[in-house]
Amino acid sequence: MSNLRFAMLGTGFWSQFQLAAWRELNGVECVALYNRTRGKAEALAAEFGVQSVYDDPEELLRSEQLDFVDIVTDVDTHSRFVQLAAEHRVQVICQKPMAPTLAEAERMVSLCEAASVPFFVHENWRWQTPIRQLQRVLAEGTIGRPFRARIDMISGFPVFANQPFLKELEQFILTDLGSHILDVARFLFGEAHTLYAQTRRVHSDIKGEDVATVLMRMGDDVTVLCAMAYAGNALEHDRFPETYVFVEGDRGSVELGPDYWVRVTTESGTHARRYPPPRYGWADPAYDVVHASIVPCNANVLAGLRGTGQAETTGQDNLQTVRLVFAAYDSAAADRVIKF
Ligand code: 89Y
Repeated sequence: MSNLRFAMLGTGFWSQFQLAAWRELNGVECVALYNRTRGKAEALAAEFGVQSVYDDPEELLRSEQLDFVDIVTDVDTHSRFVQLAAEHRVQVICQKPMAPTLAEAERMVSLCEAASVPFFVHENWRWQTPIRQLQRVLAEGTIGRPFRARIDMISGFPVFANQPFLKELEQFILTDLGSHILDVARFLFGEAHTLYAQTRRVHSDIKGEDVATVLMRMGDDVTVLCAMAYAGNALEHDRFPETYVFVEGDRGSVELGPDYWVRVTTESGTHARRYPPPRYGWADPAYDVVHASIVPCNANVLAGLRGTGQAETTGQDNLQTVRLVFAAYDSAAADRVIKF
């Protein structure tokens, strides 16, 4: 099979990891980089041996023979670049969060459908090694039918140091982290029937909310509570960016706790085993489990791009996650339960 050729649009903090993760896979090659500040794209191209650099995305799409684009720019520019790729009939991968509003996300998905251009969202959290294992335990039925779950991503890690733009977002934790956590909830338990949320801001120097609590009834009547916080406070088990999960079923329980331990408890006792992510030299140790998850996420999307498999996080699928994110804002603003 010939290599799929792609261009990466955006060369900020995340792109170096995204590019390094693509290099872990066979059959795919980055041939061009775009950034509005050309120097940034040139620096990354030199580091990764990418042939061409552009500061004009239209020129890039006109000049290069591409199989897909990987959009890693700020959320406000996503729809513009998705539209451009669709006009050139080039397949698209777009970073989460897909769009700054639900309406814009819906437009992006319809636009690609109308142009018959496959559209995928790079949503990696569900690809974390211990979360995949937890899902396997649920699917095997070891703990019986799940009836309640907690998904916690609560950390004092200074996320604003590496990603200063997060401070400027009017809608922060639910878009940035909630996109991941609510997607994990869907991955583990199915679609939401009802949702209630509360949000708050603890940091005084940021624009959006840094704490969110979302309660949902999901799938086969599972009560799911998602607690998210970047309050910058001290926490005993703070191991950013690890997500902790606890699921109760009618025959047992399963817990994903600190340091990638998955503990399954049934009548016969507790079985505990660590499921750490693979270690990559290019991953930032402070983001280990997330950076490692980029590789299987890319591999899954690559199968979708090639048509050799079904990608989990298509644009259409991710719309359901985007719907939950904005329903959570609506619920919190009105202090009411939303029914889907
Ligand atoms: O931007 C976020 C992401 O996608 O993963 C973790 C993060 O860097 C901070 O929440």
